[in-house]
Amino acid sequence: MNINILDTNQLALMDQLISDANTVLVVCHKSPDGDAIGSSLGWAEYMRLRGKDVTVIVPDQYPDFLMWLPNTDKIVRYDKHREKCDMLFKIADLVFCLDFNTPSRVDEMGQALVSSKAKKVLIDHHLNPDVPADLVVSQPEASSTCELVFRIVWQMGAFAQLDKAFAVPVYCGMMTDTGGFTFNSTRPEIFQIISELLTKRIDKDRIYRNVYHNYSEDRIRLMGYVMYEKLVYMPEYHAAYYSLTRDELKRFNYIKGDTEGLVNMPQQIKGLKLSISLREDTEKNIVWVSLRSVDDFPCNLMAEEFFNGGGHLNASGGKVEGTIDEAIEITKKAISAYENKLK
Ligand SMILES: [Mn+2]
Repeated sequence: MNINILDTNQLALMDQLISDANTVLVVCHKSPDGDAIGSSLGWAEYMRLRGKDVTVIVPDQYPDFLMWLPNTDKIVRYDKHREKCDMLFKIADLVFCLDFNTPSRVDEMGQALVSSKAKKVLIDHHLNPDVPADLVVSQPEASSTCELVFRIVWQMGAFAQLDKAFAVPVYCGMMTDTGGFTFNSTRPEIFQIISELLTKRIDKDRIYRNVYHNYSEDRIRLMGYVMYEKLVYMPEYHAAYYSLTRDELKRFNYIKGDTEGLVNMPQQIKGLKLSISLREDTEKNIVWVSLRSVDDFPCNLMAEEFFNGGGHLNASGGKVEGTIDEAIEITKKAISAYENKLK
């Protein structure tokens, strides 16, 4: 299987940077998702194999539905252990930045990251990488950072020596970043990679259940409420949106992660091209916006133009600094501005 992604120079530099380092950090973006956590844990396993003293640092809390992953107990949260993390950034020889393209994606940790004298390597699949690094592996066409982690490890000849503790998080991140292999996952290499991961005797069906069949009663009722009461369907535009206020979230005992993936549900309406979620922040006067599309509808452009955000072609995010009613008005404007591409 030829899934190599590093050119000869990159391969040599990667190996050199790793060989020269002793203390290694692996960091990912704030509000980490399955790909961020999965790629970090997988890469940390590779670093352990290389005999490194490795620590995974995340900016803040990661979702409950990822807690079962192996070695999550060793993850250090920057927001909870700032001093320890700042010290680690000072003494580290090498920092791997996974699944983000700019220091602003790591929140308060950005300062410690940028000022760290350690060598830095970026491994990411978002557009326009802008992290100062000694080696940048940026592949926006990749399904996930986990896919990149696999391909690098494979190319470096280390896969045979790794076990489940590598294969489980890597599979998990590939799965979550493709919605269970339902989007952005048509390239044959993806399934070649999966077939290799399965040789490590991972239980992919259980991984699926651990992630997707993990709802509280409150969450499943919130989903029902949103789809029944709150969804605004605009058939002439092949678009739908919904809004959730702070009070509504409270009614369903909202905890972080409860609305995760909800924006994908309206996509099941036949012919729908665009789905938008508007969620009021539980404290600040901000409305968080998520956009999902199919085919070539560019929700990243819509997110940039109307919602102070950006992202991937089919999955983007942003925010409105204002009330939920203002956010709804902007959403209506955005949909009609893109009428040509939607109708
Ligand atoms: Mn990702």
